[in-house]
Amino acid sequence: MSKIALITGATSGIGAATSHILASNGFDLILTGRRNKRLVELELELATKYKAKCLILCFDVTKLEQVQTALDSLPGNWMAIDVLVNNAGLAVGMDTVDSGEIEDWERMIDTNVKGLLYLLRKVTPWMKERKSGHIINISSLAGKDPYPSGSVYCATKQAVEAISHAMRIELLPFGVKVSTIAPGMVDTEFSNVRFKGDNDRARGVYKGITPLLPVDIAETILFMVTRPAHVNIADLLIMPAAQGSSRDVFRNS
Ligand code: NDP
Ligand code: 8X3
Repeated sequence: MSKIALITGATSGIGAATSHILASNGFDLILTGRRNKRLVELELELATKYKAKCLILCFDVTKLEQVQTALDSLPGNWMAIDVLVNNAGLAVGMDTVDSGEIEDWERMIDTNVKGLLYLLRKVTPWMKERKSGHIINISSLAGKDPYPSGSVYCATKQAVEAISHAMRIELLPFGVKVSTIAPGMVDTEFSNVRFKGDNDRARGVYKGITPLLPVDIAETILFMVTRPAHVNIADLLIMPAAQGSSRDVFRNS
């Protein structure tokens, strides 16, 4: 029987690449995000390429009611989620605390912390009930190594680390694994979103280095979720070879 994975933020970057790799490895997928057109295109592509069985749920993770309604609409057999990839997230703006936009902070906190929690609140009881499941929360190097002008984004990812650590212990008696993966720089739409559509500035982030690609993270997630039952890769940090810390990046131009 195929395993079921729910991926938040499947419309782009790490989430889209993870959808491909899990589909090509026989998982049935619940694909989620706000951009329905992309979800429909992805579903078609995964069905054509890998004969994958997919179900689309289009919702905004920051809206509790949307999260609850979407997940409650799942047919019974799709509620048996084996893997939750809690990936939807974003950085908005890069400012010192004294000059930051409050609205940017709220978007990051609402998406990266509250949205992640809304998914966990809904899916974890199903996993507990079945005494089986694996939660992969996407953290960041930023959550381990905060940097100036990134305080709120870094704080949201530290929150992801703390929530994951606590949940790993809470869920020990239920056989549910909780893992974090903390990537450094990955070339996705992340910087375009952070710099609010200033694509030149976004491209500059990856100038002179070979950043990680979404597939690098997706392959790592596949490895994590296919370990034997007694193995949990609890906390994984992955960076481009050219990156040594949030701020130490060796550029060749
Ligand atoms: P992308 O911008 O390419 O993808 C972000 C995904 O999140 C999109 O699919 C988007 O879908 C979804 N998303 C954002 N806001 C919401 C929302 N309110 N409701 C539902 N879905 C939402 O970036 P990445 O792939 O890079 O980001 C994925 C995760 O990886 C994030 O948590 C990010 O913080 C983390 N990360 C990224 C790194 C990087 O360098 N790129 C490094 C470390 C961590 P849609 O717009 O359709 O809703
Ligand atoms: C994204 C990586 O270093 O741009 O989480 O914050 S960084």
